[in-house]
Amino acid sequence: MKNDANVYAWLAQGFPEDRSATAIQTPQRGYSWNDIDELSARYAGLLGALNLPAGARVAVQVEKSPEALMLYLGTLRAGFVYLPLNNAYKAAEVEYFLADAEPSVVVCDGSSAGWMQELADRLGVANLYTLDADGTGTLAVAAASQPDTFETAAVAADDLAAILYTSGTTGRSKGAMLSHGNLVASTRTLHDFWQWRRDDVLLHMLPIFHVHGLFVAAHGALRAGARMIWLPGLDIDQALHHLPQCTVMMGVPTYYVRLLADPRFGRPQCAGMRLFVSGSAPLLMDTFNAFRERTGHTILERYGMSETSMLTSNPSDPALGPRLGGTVGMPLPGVSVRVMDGGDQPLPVGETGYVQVRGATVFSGYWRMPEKTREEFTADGWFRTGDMGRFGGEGVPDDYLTIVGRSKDLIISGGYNVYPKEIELAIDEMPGVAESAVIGVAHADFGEAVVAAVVPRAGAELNAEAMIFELKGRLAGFKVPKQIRIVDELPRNTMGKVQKNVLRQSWPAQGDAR
Ligand code: MCA
Ligand code: AMP
Repeated sequence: MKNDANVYAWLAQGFPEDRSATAIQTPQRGYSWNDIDELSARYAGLLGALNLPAGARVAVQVEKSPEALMLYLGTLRAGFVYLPLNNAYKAAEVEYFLADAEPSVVVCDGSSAGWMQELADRLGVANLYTLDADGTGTLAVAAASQPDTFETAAVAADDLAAILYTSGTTGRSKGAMLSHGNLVASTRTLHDFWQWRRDDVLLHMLPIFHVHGLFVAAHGALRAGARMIWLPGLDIDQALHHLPQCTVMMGVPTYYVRLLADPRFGRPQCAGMRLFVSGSAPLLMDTFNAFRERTGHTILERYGMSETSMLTSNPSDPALGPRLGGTVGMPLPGVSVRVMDGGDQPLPVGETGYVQVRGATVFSGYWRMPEKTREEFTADGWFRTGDMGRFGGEGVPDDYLTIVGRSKDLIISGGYNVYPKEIELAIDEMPGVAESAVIGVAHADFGEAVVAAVVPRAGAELNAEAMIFELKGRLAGFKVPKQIRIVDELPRNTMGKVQKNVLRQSWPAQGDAR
């Protein structure tokens, strides 16, 4: 076994020779390539000294910081499995992940150390550390006594590198198991297809607990040896300030909606840019067109999933074709995509069906859910994405895919996935509730927003505002309905099935563009 199968070793092959150069610039300070190497070595050393079993999970729920990125890299270097958690998750949500993944180590923000310690004690997690947004905390203290060098662990390409939880249609989240080989294959493909260069400068504003911010954005820059301007989140003032020094930006559609909502944003900030990438949710044609008109730049839209990393992309290189709004481009090299009818027949170009995929970036299965894994793969080894799409069509080249909808009952709000079932279960548990239906409706800022229709039990009085308030204490904010309607009954068809499309049609669009 060679250690260059380890994602970290492979990324480090792309670091520049001058390791004293700045790799990550935050508004407060710069971190060199040496800093990345040394700090990730200290974290790896610390994990290595804990005598963890092979394949141990390291669960991390922290604010975004360069140190958090280095903790991820340190986990890879030590050969353990990284399990990032959205920092919006509340204690009850985190409990599910810790119980399911059984991590050996949990790292959390200092502000959640109290309830996290209680969870860790109850679930038998032996090691708990804190890491705050400024890089301090008990993790920093423990890692300080470790050496600043570490021999990156040798792994096989199919060894597990990370588990990413994605919500499930039944309301239970599933852990997608991604191997070192999956992550290397994906980063390598995007490196070439998007023409990453060492002199690129990436404006990094995405969270790093998801594929987009971690494996697409940060991996891309690290492998290219390119500098990142690193912001803790989407901040339009900061973005306008830093964009003139940048060449690449990545975001979910809300990032582009918010940039366009600011009248100061335009050509001057974009003069040095070569690539704006959008993904994780559909980019509206209005946004695509308005962006081109305002900046002269054409956003590159791509499509992927936590289970598969990136699958298709519009080209960066104009020689390969145009960037077509409304489409997610062509299958990436090494990825096969087919559009199927409801059975096992592929559909011709122009017809809409179920999108299935195969390739080196596709995960091996869901953590401890062999049944679910079997259901999601076809007998001939293709992964069912749950998305509906078509190749070609009017004015679109035959090899370009358009995502036209989803066969899964999923809402994507500001780039975060919400499965209605999970929210319905939470609402149905509340006193006085007979039943509920959760749907996604158009939202000017988030693309889609979560809303709910709730039927009270006979004689019960429900207060929508009070319900929203209570849900905010139990669920991550992005999952909480922006609006709850108390209704006498849910619309049903003759079979008794709730007609969510009827509810959707009756619901006005929400929100304002910011
Ligand atoms: C925050 N809030 C939201 C969302 N985010 N509500 C609905 N949808 C959201 N996405 C709520 C909070 O609960 C809070 O509610 C209020 O908005 C303000 O919170 P704040 O954190 O200040 O919001 P923000 O900073 O403006 O965040 C919005 C955001 C953020 C910047 C769009 O959600 C974001 O960074 N999204 C990116 C998600 C992402 O990286 N997805 C990639 C997944 P209240 O005030 O009521 O308490 S990877 C993936 O999907 C695949 C692989 C792929 O293809 O990439
Ligand atoms: P996740 O499981 O959080 O990684 O979300 C993956 C889902 O996001 C996909 O199955 C799609 O439904 C959706 N998605 C990602 N990129 C796009 C895109 N460019 N256009 C439309 N949907 C997208």
